[in-house]
Amino acid sequence: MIDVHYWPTPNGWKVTIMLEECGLDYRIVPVDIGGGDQFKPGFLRISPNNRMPAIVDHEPLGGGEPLSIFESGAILEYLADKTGRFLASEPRQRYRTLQWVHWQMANLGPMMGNANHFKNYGRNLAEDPAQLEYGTRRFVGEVDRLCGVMDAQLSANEHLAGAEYSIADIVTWPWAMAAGRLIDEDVWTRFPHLKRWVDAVGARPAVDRGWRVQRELGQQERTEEEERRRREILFNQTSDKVRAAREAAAREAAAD
Ligand SMILES: N[C@@H](CCC(=O)N[C@@H](CS)C(=O)NCC(=O)O)C(=O)O
Repeated sequence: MIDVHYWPTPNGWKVTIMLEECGLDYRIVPVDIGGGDQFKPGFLRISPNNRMPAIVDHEPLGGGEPLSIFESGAILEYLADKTGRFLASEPRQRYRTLQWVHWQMANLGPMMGNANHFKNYGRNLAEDPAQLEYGTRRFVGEVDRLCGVMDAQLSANEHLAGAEYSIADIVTWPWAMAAGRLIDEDVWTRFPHLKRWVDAVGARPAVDRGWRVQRELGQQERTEEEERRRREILFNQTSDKVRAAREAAAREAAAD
């Protein structure tokens, strides 16, 4: 059994999609990131960057004690190695795939996250809306560039890492499919190869199941005050917050 520390967001969906694709048994452990669960001592022990997703595999590859892993790219590489699926063992194809996995982790995910922050969340946070303009232009522009990179790759390849569907597609799809909402729907006309791939991956039954997992967690009705408190937790993080969480974890461990 694999515990998935999860909240329904693009980085969480990568893991549930992969688990559905591989037919592995898993159990969801909700991490309410607006409620501050990512700072709880038990979670920090498995995910020291206070971000979800993370997994704990109780029957790990290689045997022994339960194995915990954080960072969605590492989690997918592990699950691929565990099952022998969606990541070739032949070196050339393996690294062709891993370069696109790392590309997503270092580029598309962070740039889309920041574009979304400046364009959408920032409206409730910035004192002066003009503060948002440069950040929005910079990150939306980067996302547009990255859509162009994917479109070029997909004009010559059925999938991101070549002919075969792989973990490169699984880590990228949950972000790429939101590009229309983030930039504007016109991206699908400008990037037809990207659209063809987004539709084809989205039509896979395991992908559809994976990104519906416990969606209701993210759709609860909340008062304006509750929303304000959740934004405060999510968007006001410095090392002070992490230090306070670590000190609480140490006190908890000492009391045990
Ligand atoms: N590179 C990490 C990013 C994880 C990440 O940013 N997770 C977000 C949700 S999508 C999170 O846990 N946010 C909590 C917070 O910002 O405090 C991964 O892919 O696993």
